[in-house]
Amino acid sequence: MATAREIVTALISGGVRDVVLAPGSRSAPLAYAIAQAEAAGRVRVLVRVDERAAAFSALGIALATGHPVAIVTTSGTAVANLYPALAEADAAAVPLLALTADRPRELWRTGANQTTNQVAMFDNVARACVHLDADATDASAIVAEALAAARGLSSPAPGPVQLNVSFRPPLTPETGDEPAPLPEADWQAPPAPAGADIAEVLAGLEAPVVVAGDKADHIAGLAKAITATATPVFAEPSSNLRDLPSALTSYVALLAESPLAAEISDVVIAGHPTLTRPVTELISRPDPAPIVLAAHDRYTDLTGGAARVVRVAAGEPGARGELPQLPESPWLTAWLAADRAVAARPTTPLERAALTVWQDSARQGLDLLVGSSSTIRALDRFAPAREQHAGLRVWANRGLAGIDGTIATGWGLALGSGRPVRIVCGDLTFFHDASALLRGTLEAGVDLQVIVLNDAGGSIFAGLEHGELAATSEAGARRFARYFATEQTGSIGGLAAAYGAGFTRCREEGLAPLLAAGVSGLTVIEVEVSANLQDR
Ligand SMILES: Cc1ncc(C[n+]2csc(CCOP(=O)(O)OP(=O)(O)O)c2C)c(N)n1
Repeated sequence: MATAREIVTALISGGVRDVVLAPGSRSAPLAYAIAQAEAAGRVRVLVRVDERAAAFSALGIALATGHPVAIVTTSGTAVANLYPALAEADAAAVPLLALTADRPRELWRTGANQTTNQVAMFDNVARACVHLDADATDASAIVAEALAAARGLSSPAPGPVQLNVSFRPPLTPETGDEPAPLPEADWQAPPAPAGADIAEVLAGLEAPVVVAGDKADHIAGLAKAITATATPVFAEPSSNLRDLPSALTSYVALLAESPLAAEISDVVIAGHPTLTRPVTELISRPDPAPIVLAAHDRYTDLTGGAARVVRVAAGEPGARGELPQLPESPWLTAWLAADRAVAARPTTPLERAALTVWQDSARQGLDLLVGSSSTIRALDRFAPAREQHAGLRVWANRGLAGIDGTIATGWGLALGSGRPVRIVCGDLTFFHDASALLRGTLEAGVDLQVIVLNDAGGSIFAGLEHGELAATSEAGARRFARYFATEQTGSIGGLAAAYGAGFTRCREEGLAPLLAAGVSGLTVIEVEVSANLQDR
């Protein structure tokens, strides 16, 4: 118990305010210490049965708050279930601290119950994996070091850290055990290192474009610098820069069709662009070799051939302040004219429904978590740029672009931000994480709405070369349906009901009024976006 108390005390003095805990016996000392801290109002706790969902919820909380979130698990397979979220946290530079309980060292490799090699389990994705023995006396120092690594203060970038802790019985507090006094002092972030002046970098370039990928808004001063220099910006939806006056809606089409594309002198990468092949091609060119704006060492340089990696400061997402006046710029004027001339309109029901979700979320100023696959790509093509919307924040797990953990991440975003969250995703993405709708009867509810664009399987593959191959023969079509599209038998409404979520089903044209009602409680809206969807 003493080690567990010391760990929790060190978490609090190290600035951890949120803990996600999955139940277990070996981790009980941590649970008791955390319960005490929660009762004292020092941490907020979410209890989740499924460790995979627990870890994705922790990821969502960390995204929303910007602070490291601790995840507590028991030993064995429980630990392995953290892997997907920790891998995403690695790629997306999100601070997490996995506290994984273990049996004492002498029971390792003996066949002892629920005992596996946990110590090196996250070596490939964690900033650090540290083990604490049952009788460790240096827990405080180790927690402080772990948090520094998770924040990217002593490691190349923010990310996940594992602290594996052995516990020996008794695993419960003993009579007469005094609860440890909890620290009063609030954690103070060390002053952020100053980065380069981005406006100066952009102003020195002849005819640049900024490619703003996921989380580009985590770079301090980027929105102001882009605007002050009237730099055209190709802003993916989760860059949260699409509303800038120099953002372009149809940049992917323009890259292919407009003569302006050949005049680009410099490509400046911010955040993590992943959505389209033309942009991937653009940022992989040797000439002009890209310039990368990097707030930490998890930056995008696909060929390793960047002309320059410019160190910039990390900022609070969304805290951009007043934007400067957009100066006159023939380069930008030409791009804006070309963009208006394209005026791309969505053509498929999925694209139209995705756009309806975007427009309503923008109007209501919601937090919108966009699932991987076709939905985010539809928004990338059609969500109108340069439209001001107060409060819209777009999130996406683009670190590894998984279709897993989406609902659990949204749950964490809602808890962490204290704001209603809307998720929009495909049917497979929903089925993959439907069990994350589960809530402990003693857990606080969240305002979370999941909009499932149901097109009967993974439509993304139809737009890739697999779709072309499928169209060549009946056997090809069957193979495509079975191995790629993989339509599922499950009922979205049935699952929603089973988990106690409100449910509505509509077609494309019925969506807007449902959205206008806002996000309240846990709800699922199934939108039928496939013409050949059978009634279920
Ligand atoms: C964890 C994980 N498994 C598999 C994939 C590969 N994958 C990418 S998109 C996709 C299909 C998604 O289908 P759906 O959620 O229905 O969205 P749609 O393609 O219809 O937009 C799959 C399986 C992935 N990205 N992540």
